[in-house]
Amino acid sequence: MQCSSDFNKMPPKSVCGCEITDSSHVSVEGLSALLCHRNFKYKKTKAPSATSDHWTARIDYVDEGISYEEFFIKYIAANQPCIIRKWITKDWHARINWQYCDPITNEPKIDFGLLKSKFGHAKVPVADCNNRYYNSQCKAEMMFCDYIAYLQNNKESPSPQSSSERCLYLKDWHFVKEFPDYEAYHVPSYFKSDWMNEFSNTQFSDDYRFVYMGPKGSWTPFHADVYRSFSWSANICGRKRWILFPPGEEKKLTDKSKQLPYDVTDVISTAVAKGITFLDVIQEAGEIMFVPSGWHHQVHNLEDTISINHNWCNGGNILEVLNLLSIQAALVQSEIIDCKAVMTTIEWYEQCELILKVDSGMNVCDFLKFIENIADSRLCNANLHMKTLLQPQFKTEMPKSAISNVIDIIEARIDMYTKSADINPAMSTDNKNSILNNGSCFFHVMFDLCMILDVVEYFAILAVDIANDGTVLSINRLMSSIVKCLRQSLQVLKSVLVE
Ligand SMILES: O=C(O)CCC(=O)C(=O)O
Ligand SMILES: [Fe+2]
Repeated sequence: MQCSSDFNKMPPKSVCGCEITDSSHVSVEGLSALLCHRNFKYKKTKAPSATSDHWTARIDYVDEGISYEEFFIKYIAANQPCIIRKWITKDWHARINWQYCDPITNEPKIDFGLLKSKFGHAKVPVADCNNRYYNSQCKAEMMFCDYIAYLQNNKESPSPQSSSERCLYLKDWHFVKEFPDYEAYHVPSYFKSDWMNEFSNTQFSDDYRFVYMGPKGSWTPFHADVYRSFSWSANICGRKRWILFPPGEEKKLTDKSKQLPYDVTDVISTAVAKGITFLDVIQEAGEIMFVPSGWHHQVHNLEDTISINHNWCNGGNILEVLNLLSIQAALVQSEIIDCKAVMTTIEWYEQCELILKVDSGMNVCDFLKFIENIADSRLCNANLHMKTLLQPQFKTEMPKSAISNVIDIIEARIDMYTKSADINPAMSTDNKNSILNNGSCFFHVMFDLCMILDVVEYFAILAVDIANDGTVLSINRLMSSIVKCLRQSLQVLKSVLVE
């Protein structure tokens, strides 16, 4: 994960990128309209759940063979959670090598010896699950070999863990950053378009790629992920219980002072009594949980568990990221509105930006840099790919109908941004589907650019309230370079058609 309470930096690279949001109509008043547009699809049914005596919604299980496009439309664009069954991790090095089968019990066991010999010298972040710190848990650093020793001692101790003892959970370990050549796993294709890790990796040599390791009983308190990012979480070994609430449902759980519960299991019976919708599911070893944007969740390790997770975003949730940022920016501005009179406008915006960065980990300028960086990379890719369009291979492999379909979509988008009125509807699901379905890298770049155009458009509208003139100028420049690139791409695509 990385919960919203402890993020402190802006985000990193997808292959060619592809994405988006499912809304065909978004009003200016609200990016929030976009969020509302997504209907929670679950009906309440009695389902096998961690606590068998209450009613929960069902989660979708994803079997082998589902295409990128289908996954994108059903889960990423629709912002719905799912569990991908264990076929997805079957060839991962970590799944094969980090555990062994106990000859006596015939059960899988974590290979402490192997992990200690490979990574024992690393410093790792550890949280004490029995020690609350505001809405999170007390954190410290320790050597990985000492953590392994703790887990081994813990196993040998005959008494069950009591709440007065420490319960140490290794969390948010930047494993890939620390062991870049180890290749413990590979990112499933569904999650490859990852603007956040692309940007952080190139700009700050940082990332949002983590390993978690915890004993039975360790847990993560109720939270939503940093910047409204998505997360995916793969169990290498062990099992997890996940309790997930669709965006908005968590508000029904706040106390008198509008605080969310720290431990959501304290209010599960209230949630059931109030008819609040949530999911309560168990993730088995080898399975991957997809956590959508803005879903509050709490996680319990039901056995000694190792998991790998990434926080990420792309066109599928970038408007949510921007929406959250704009809410936070507006809040900061209203808090220091009194100071506006005694400062120049520029000074006041700078002050707002400083506070926003400290409070939220990212400010308006950071977001703009992030979007500019992803746009630059796609603009550059589009130029490179344009050459491949002119090669005979492309012409023979790509059906003319697909090319003309994409031409129509891009043309319509350019028209909207250049001719039309105040606000353009974001790209429709059908259009997204039809661009993505072609499987061409070039079309995926086009898709990202169309999505970024949507983001920039909304950003321009919000910027009037939350940004300074310099930011507004940069947004306009960005918009015109994207439109220019889309126009050039159109010309090339049309020339392919007429030949
Ligand atoms: O596994 C955990 O304890 C927390 C994982 C999480 O919150 C996430 O993947 O978003
Ligand atoms: Fe999380």
